[in-house]
Amino acid sequence: MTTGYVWNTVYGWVDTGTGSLFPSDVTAGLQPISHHLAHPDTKRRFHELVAVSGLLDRMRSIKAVPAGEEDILRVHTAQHLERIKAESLQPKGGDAGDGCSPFGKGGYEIAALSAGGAIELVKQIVAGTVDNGYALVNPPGHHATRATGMGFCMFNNVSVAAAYAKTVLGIERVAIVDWDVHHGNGTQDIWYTDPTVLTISIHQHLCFPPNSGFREERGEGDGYGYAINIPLPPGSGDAAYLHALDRVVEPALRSFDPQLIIVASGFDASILDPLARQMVTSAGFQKFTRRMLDTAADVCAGRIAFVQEGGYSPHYVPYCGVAVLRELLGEEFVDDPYTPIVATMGGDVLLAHEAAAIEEAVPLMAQL
Ligand code: 9RB
Ligand code: ZN
Repeated sequence: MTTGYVWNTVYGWVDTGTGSLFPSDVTAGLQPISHHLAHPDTKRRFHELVAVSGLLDRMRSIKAVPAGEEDILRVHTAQHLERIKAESLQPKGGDAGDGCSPFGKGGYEIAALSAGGAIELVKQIVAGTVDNGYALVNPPGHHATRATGMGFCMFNNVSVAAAYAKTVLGIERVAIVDWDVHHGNGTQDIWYTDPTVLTISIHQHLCFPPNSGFREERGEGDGYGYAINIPLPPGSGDAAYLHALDRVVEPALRSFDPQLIIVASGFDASILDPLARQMVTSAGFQKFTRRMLDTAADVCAGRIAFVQEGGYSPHYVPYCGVAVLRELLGEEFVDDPYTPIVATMGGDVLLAHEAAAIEEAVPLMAQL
């Protein structure tokens, strides 16, 4: 097995400014802070643990190439692209679209390289030069809709890669499984009327964006049934996520029969994340990866690309990420330093209300 891996130093140079979630504002009592919640150090630390753990040497490094305008325009409007490009030329940069997603001068170049990193990984997986892979890209993408960025996302990286796979590589059906704790609203929006791209989002119900990610959002027109949402209650952990994979995600993938699976891989469902209230551990993420690999082996000759989304604990994200990479490489789980604490907090028990929420999502695959 060969695992591809994408990282570029400038992914660690995303300039999130001096706010924490909102831009700092003395008049509003918003103190400046050195580390925004989405500060890129979290992802850089993940990469550094990949290097120090020796995993980097066991993977095939894939060089990110900036996505071209034609790649971005497959999923975004020209107005969105032009606005990002224009703001990126400003001395102090701009914002992806919602006022809490700042980027610095040249932010466009990093965003294009982030989307391009996802493309390169998918290209090599489809070409068979690697069996599977992980693109540790930044900025993230899953909140970006056709017309705007939001939630720290500029371009929808997984969608740019899926569109590339369809248009350039001739892949007919792509499934995007989003386990970031927030709703993958942008990805859903982009493919909402398209039955050739199945979007599945497992998220903490109503965590972000507001009013988004309901089970009732199922796609429209020809795309009806090809958007699946599995909103989970706060406090869901490894057991609830595994149950959701068992009951909904894996059967849906088997019915849909994609030729490529892309996992929008956020680590903000982790038990130590500051931006959500779920209880997933690194061991959980490794198990989810096993499930996805097994499903991919059955339905699409193992073609599966993991693309980084959120994850805001600089402490714990590196261990969650390394756990996923270990599974891609077929290695055993290795306890991380946090295991003695996080494994005792109860996220490995499926609670009745979690199972009930998941059961409500089971009928959603009937359409496939
Ligand atoms: C703002 C609000 C947020 C909250 C969470 C995220 C996480 C994104 C992520 C991003 C922005 C609300 C600025 C609500 O990790 N995605 O994967 N901002 N929240 N209202 N306002 C004004
Ligand atoms: Zn997230």
